[in-house]
Amino acid sequence: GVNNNDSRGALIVLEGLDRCGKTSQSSRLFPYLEGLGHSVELWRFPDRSTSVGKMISAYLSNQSQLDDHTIHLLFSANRWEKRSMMETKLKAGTTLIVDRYSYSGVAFSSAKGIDVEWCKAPEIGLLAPDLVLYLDIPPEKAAERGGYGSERYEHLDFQRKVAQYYQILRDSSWKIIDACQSIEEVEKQLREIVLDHVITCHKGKPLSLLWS
Ligand code: FDM
Repeated sequence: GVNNNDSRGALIVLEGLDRCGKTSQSSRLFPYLEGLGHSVELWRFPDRSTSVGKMISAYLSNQSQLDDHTIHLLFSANRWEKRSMMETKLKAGTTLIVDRYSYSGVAFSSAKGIDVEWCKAPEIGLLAPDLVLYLDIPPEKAAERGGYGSERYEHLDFQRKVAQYYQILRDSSWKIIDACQSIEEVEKQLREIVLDHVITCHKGKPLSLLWS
């Protein structure tokens, strides 16, 4: 690989509405970085494989009902249970491409009417991403793409609210990508930004914590 012994991996997060193309783009970034000789893993939240993840999955597929605060804390717990593994991987030089993170956590729960600061609180102390890529698409355009499944949040009116909270959360460090472009064009833009950040992290940029 291209890694020095003391260089760390980058924590790269993709965010956006349902059907914005996050998942396809994450899976395209993976072989690209691997092909360049980087150690890289593809992660996603919620991680439905854990016992907390199974509770989340049952909730999302409407097989269980939970209070809005309770499910919020489960999503957060699902990130906390992966935190030490995340740190270990990054310190060992592995770049993590993560499909959704704390920003989804806050945007989706705030969209239900829970206070933003309350939503952020359980995320404090998780690892801060080195890069947030926001795949920007109007909710109406995303809905037109079809493929909304039958999961709990996959409705246009709710996605509109989520989009508003993503707006509140975004800061100047986020890279906003126009997700209405062709898959190839989005991919090209992502490759450039991501590679740049992977190299910066290899050079020893320190890890930081949310929210910073
Ligand atoms: N979601 C995702 C949340 O509400 N909170 C969170 O913390 C996370 C990570 O879960 F509608 C929502 C976003 C989405 C749903 O996500 C499942 P995927 O990407 O479709 O698996």
